[in-house]
Amino acid sequence: MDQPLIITCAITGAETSKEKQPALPVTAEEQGRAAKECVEAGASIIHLHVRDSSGKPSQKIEDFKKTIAEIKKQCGPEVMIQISTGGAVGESIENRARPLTLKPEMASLNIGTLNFGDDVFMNAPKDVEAMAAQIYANGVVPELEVYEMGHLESAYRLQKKGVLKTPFHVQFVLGVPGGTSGEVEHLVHMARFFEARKTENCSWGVAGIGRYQLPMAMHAIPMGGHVRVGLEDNIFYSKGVLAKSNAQLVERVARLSKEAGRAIATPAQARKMLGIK
Ligand code: KMH
Ligand code: ZN
Repeated sequence: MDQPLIITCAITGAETSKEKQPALPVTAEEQGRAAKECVEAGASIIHLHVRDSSGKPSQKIEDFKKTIAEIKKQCGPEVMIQISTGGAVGESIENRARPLTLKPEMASLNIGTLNFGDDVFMNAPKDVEAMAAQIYANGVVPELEVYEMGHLESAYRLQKKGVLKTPFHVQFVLGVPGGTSGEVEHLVHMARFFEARKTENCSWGVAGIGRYQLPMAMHAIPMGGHVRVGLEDNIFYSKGVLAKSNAQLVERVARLSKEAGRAIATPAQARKMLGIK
């Protein structure tokens, strides 16, 4: 509670479609506008997936370059951009790593395989190690995507092996069918396990998927964790009611946090907490 809350917004993702959520930002211009609204509402990090000109998920450097330029144009240079190296299920590891050469401040690092709805999201040990090496080679701070306890335990094994270096940010992604759900007991266990390791300069946050988005945010605020929301993870504002925008989801978390007496981090404060130079 002493530290301001870092709000990340996952504005687009690879799995959500405009058919399911008409407010989903897909073009670079739409993503720039959505990011601006989110930053104004209190987000300091934009977790970024991009699409190609046909609207399909893309890991091409040019598509990331175009969207990042648009986000910076509309939000100003302060906003932190965290590119996805997860991509869409089935994308090759080589393609997933491509945008790292743009040297973003942060990138996601998926450290384990899991069933992902009806698909399998493959993150084989050798690929995780190769991705981590490319992340560090480009001077990027990783956010470890942790979908279940085994992934968190793998993170410490990888740290011991020297594959992972501090600082890193751990994101508990809870509620993917095939991973750990967003029951409060799971979050408490994972956060306590993380905190017991006292890993220097490391922090945790939670992204609740679907109906878990709001309860996970509500619990992370007093627990001292950080929060990710956004249409990538959840298209609804409340049961059966679509969110009007990404910003609407950010606004609610910012409001709850302030009500609880926890300030919202500016991008500069977020950088300091995450050890980003
Ligand atoms: N699209 C999911 C399969 C990430 O951004 O690193 C993986 C994902 C995680 O979205
Ligand atoms: Zn993602």
